[in-house]
Amino acid sequence: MAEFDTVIRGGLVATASDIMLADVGIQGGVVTAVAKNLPAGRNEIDAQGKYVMPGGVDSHCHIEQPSSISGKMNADTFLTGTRSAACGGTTSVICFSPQRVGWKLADSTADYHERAKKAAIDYTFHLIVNDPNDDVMETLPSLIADGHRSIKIFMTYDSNRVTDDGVLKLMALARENEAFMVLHAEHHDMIKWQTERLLAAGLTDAKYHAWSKPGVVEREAVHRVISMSELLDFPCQIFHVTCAEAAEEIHRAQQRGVKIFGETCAQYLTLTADDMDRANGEGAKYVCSPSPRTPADIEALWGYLKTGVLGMVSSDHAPTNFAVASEHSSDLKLPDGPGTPFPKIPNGLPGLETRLPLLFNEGVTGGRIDISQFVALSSTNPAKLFGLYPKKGTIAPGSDADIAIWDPTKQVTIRQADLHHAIDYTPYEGWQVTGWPVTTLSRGKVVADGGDFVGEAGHGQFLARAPYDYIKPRGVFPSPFDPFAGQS
Ligand code: DUC
Ligand code: ZN
Ligand code: ZN
Repeated sequence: MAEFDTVIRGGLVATASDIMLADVGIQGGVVTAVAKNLPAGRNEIDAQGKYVMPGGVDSHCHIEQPSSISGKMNADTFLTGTRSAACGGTTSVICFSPQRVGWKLADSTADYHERAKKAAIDYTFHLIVNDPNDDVMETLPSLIADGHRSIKIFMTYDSNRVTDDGVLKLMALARENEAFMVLHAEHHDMIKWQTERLLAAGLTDAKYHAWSKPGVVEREAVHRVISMSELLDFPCQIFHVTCAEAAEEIHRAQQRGVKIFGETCAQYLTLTADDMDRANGEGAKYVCSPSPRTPADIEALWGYLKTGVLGMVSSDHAPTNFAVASEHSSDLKLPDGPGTPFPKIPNGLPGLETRLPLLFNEGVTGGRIDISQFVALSSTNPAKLFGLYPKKGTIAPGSDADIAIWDPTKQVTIRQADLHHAIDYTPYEGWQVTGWPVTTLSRGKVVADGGDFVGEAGHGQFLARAPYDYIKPRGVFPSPFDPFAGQS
């Protein structure tokens, strides 16, 4: 009897630390051997000339979540979102379970578990808190203990921002319960003030979104998060860093020894504020927050990724249809037609499927990073930071057989018609990329092959996350006082 369910044969196995010519043996959904000349498996996959890499871990994607601007549900479901992720070489997603207004937090979370049962790949949640009320503060410890080991905070948006006193309260609770925090860091009142001035001046088009929230707005909030994190000795991660000045704050803090982490997203490495100035209302397709910046910021972000100041590239998938509302979402990018003022344009872009091909093309094909850096930024680092490693994020005996087989020479023109999300556009229409994931396996099962989704709804499993060392506080406070002494 064959020792392996599947053998992926003859590929270049690439992890964050090594590249080796080897076969990968899979049994029961788990990698059981990485070696040359493995015996035949019941299924054989020929990977000669291809890279065999850990499937992507996308630690920032909004699926079946209400828009912070319109309050309406965004357009992908857990099935369509995870199906498109799989076709783009991603095998785990960390989505969100938002606190719903008027709901108990436990009920909001149960609702998201129910929705996510349709997922085609494995998933877990950041718990979004908008209002740290008594119910939330009482319920969070048990939700964390159940494996929801990260809390997400928005510092802006009228609908769900948390003010600094709430951030401090939640940081303290997270620290005491061995949880992590991820933050959308922009200065709410600065954006509000600037937006009012822009609208009063008649500057309402999509492109003025970028003027309403220049880099200084992000830099200030990033600095504030770092300062609060330093006071509490609480490691946390800044989401979607877009510009040199915000990344500099993170770099400076890391040089002081502060345990602060940063991600950027594929759109901030590929798009600029000029994209929001496209004609015929098309600029709205590119509106996301923070705004895309300048070519100089793109190069600066690459520098910070190469040196490890920023540790991962996520999608921040948050899709709204452009022209045609769908079965799952009545929201549109231009709800009031072509003249819709920028503050009413739902923020966010579709990107689960294109995240890795864009990162591969711009990074590896473009000569900015090597294959192991690509694996680190797209899979290993998020798996480590969010407590999923080494089950996810590597190819090694004992790891889940979550694998993407990449053809580094495959040339693809990105077309909306070929993608698997439930959205009516891609911001990358017509982009030519070299390098594409040709086969994706989730726990040993082929879920995407040759450009087709071949997985099934409900294959995905919830990834409960136990306490892990990577996010442990340092035990260093900026005064002799330890505010947590005697609390455990
Ligand atoms: N900005 C957010 O804050 N959330 C979702 C998408 C976006 O662009
Ligand atoms: Zn955000
Ligand atoms: Zn987001």
